[in-house]
Amino acid sequence: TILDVSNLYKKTCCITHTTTRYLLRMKRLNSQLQEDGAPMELILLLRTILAGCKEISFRVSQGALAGVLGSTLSENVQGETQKKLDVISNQILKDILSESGYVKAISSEEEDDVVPCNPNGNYLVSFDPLDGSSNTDINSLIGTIFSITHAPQWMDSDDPSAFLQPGTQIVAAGYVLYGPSAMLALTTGRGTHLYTLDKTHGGFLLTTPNVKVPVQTAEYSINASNQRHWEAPVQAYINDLLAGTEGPREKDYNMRWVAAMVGDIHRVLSRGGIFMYPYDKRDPSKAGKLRLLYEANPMAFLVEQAGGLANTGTGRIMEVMPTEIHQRVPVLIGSKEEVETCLSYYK
Ligand code: AFP
Repeated sequence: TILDVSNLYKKTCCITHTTTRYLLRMKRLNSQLQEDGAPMELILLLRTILAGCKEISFRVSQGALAGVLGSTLSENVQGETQKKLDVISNQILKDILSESGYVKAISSEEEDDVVPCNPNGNYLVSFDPLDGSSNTDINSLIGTIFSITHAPQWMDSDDPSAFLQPGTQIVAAGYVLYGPSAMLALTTGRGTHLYTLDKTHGGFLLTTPNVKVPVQTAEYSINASNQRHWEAPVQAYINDLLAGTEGPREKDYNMRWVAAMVGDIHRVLSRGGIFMYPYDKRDPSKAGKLRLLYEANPMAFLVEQAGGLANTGTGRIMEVMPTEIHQRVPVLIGSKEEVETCLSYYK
């Protein structure tokens, strides 16, 4: 078929025109943050983190073309093989935050120790630069997770103890999901909002204000290959879900596992569900797989602000008092009634 180029051109112009009109109506990140009462310095810090995330998003989207896929020869402090993109993403965020002036110190999943920044900075930032990085091998979902707390006045910038605050002290938390579109979930304690990166003008536009996690669900998320290592309450709970309409829950459940917490929690925020990475007996020295500072706390804050619950099985995640920066915790996060039911198995 011979393409009718002039017709195609007219259609493209029409789409561009509609997009421009749509963009003018969309709320920008800044105005939502101002409406939520965020102080100007926090807004500037968030914009700095997001500038780093846009750079990561670009690097991720280049994939094999930029030679950034695959592993390095090193391991991080947790003994996990580092992907090239883990290292690149960590460096991007470390550089941009160190130069910003707003940050006293950072802690990262990919750094052994706290990284000192500006001794006069007012904030501490913790992040997982590229959550789910093994998914880069299969071009699947990955993301950056971050949280921000105030830097105590007494703290030296290389002192890790200032990071040992419970999640209730977090002033802002979020993630950027690098998927078919790049999406930001962000909370400053006044609800959780979802934004989409508009690559035509480079800004995050508010696409779902005040997202609400449905209270009930028929979807769960757990790595079932660990089943033989789970404790009795988790075994019993999952067995009852698997029994479907014939079991005590009297409904059929669906199961999903992205293998990147950022992707699984995005689904929970978008349509509900329960996401679990419980304690298991594989390595009794580890309280769970997921990291409190870099994964569990920021996701707990986002989900709680959207009406969901986040628990370890024995207490609220955000009330756990950290004892070290790379601490791990068991995680049960999601729809309120489903998390409550799951917790009843622990009693
Ligand atoms: P990586 O960032 O090392 O790929 O780990 C991702 C993660 O910490 C979390 O995002 C996933 O929910 C979980 O690990 C997946 O773990 P499994 O290996 O059990 O699938």
